[in-house]
Amino acid sequence: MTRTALSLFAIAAAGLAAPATAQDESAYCASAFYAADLDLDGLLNLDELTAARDGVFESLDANEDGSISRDEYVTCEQGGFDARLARTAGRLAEGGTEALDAMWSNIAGDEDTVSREDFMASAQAAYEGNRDAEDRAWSHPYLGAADDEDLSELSIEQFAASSAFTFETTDRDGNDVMSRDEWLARAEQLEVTADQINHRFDALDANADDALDADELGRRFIDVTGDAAEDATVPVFDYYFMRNAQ
Ligand SMILES: [Ca+2]
Ligand SMILES: [Ca+2]
Ligand SMILES: [Ca+2]
Repeated sequence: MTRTALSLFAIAAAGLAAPATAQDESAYCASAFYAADLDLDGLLNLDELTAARDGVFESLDANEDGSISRDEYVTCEQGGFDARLARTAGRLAEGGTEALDAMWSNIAGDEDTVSREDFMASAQAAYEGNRDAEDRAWSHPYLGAADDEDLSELSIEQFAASSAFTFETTDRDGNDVMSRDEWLARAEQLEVTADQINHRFDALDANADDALDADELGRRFIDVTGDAAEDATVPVFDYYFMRNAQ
């Protein structure tokens, strides 16, 4: 029995509903997503962010020596991205360029570019406007890479993470501005390269020793809250907006 099956069984045995974002650190390398918002209140507090960092650290540290090597990082992240991109590619193939073209109008209106900030703001508005809708179809522009099979069950965190993922994988030149051309090229250029993942590793490896410790990995999870007090919370949309900003 896998850890996921075990934990779901334990939840069922306890008579509790399984959360929409069940925790399983081994799943991180298979999905490039780790649910931090444990109480599903749309906010991330320091405890939740610390728990997420520790869970992701555990999944990245394949040989369990307490340090994340470059090889461990690239292997895990590439696996997660590839699986997620494969699902997205299938959905893009269903819709084709015509569908992408129509989505662009929803995202940016008549503009030829949209900033990361505006993209995430419009994603949040879309989520809040549709959270009670029965059918949130995959063709919604922000949900290109949704993890969940039942999109109507997406948590705000899954929606925010999917929106950020959509932006990351479309903003090919990484200038924090998505162009219409980049958007229309999604179906052909959907990939996360080893170079991009190595670049992330380098950005996290503050002391440049080619390994990540918990503090260095924590920059993705905890430092994004800034110097806020320990009881501070960050809205999930703000978190996913800030985490990978240049
Ligand atoms: Ca929370
Ligand atoms: Ca290791
Ligand atoms: Ca280091």
